[in-house]
Amino acid sequence: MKCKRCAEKAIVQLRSHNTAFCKPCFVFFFQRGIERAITRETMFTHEERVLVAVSGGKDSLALWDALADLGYDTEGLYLGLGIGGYSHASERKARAFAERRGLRLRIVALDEAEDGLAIPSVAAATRRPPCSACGTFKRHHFDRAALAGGFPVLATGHNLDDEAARLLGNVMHWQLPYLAKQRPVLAPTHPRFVRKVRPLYRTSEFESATYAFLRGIDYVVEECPNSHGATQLVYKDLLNRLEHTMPGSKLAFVGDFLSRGLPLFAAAPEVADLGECERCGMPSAGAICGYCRLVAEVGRRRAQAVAHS
Ligand code: Q46
Ligand code: ZN
Repeated sequence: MKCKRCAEKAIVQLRSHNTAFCKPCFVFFFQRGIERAITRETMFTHEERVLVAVSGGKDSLALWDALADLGYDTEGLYLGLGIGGYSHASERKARAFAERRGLRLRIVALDEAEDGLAIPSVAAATRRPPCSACGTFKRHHFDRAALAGGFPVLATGHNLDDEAARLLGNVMHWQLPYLAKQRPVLAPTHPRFVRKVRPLYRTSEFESATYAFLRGIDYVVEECPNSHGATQLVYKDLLNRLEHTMPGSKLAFVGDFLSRGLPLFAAAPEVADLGECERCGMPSAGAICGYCRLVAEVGRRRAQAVAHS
């Protein structure tokens, strides 16, 4: 098998693109794909500072590596969720990557932040699934960090597999407001929010894993222990089977949705106008934002537990 770009011996075959590449040409292909996604969707420019949310996993580190190589002005943001050994390992990988590449990394540890609440304690106190608490906390702290650092844009490592699984989930349940918002660039809906972008939305998990491997990026391989049994994984498995039989299915599903489906859903009812949370000052549809409600619930539940002990 020969590289489709330079005719050297290929080491990566991409059935979804009906192509194959040698190492340098794959790296070029990967980075060019990101550059094209950024330009096509007007995500950000070389003049804007980009905050890249990194988890220590392959996607976010591959994204950060590519953006830095492409000459974008980036800083990393690592959120310490306090999920035992997984969080320790992922923080080590994120720190080591930033150091090796000479890039600036901001670290926010939830248990040291002002509310002092890590994900396992929120989940335990409120008896909620950890991922539901985690989603609320991540959104809040990403938004805050971007605002505090004066970044106009926050980039995350969501890849094509994530986008396809999310789309399938939204279609399965006909989540019209979510379908209307499923796009790789979300414009801020409040002056205290920043633009949120997903430059890997056309890049598969296989491609980012291959890129990370070929670039010698040391990433955390273990998954978060709370991810087991997540519905998203069921959708991903289904989509992988489809992709295996019909290469290119995921890209067509997401790409065609964006070009032909999204305009139909964009008219779905919008969420209410946002004001500002009375407690933390971040945008909120009600007097108190979802994050602060969750923090208050933890306090209430803990007080009840003390009262009953
Ligand atoms: S980190 Fe958080 Fe994920 Fe772990 S607790 Fe769930 S949402 S699975 S991407
Ligand atoms: Zn709040």
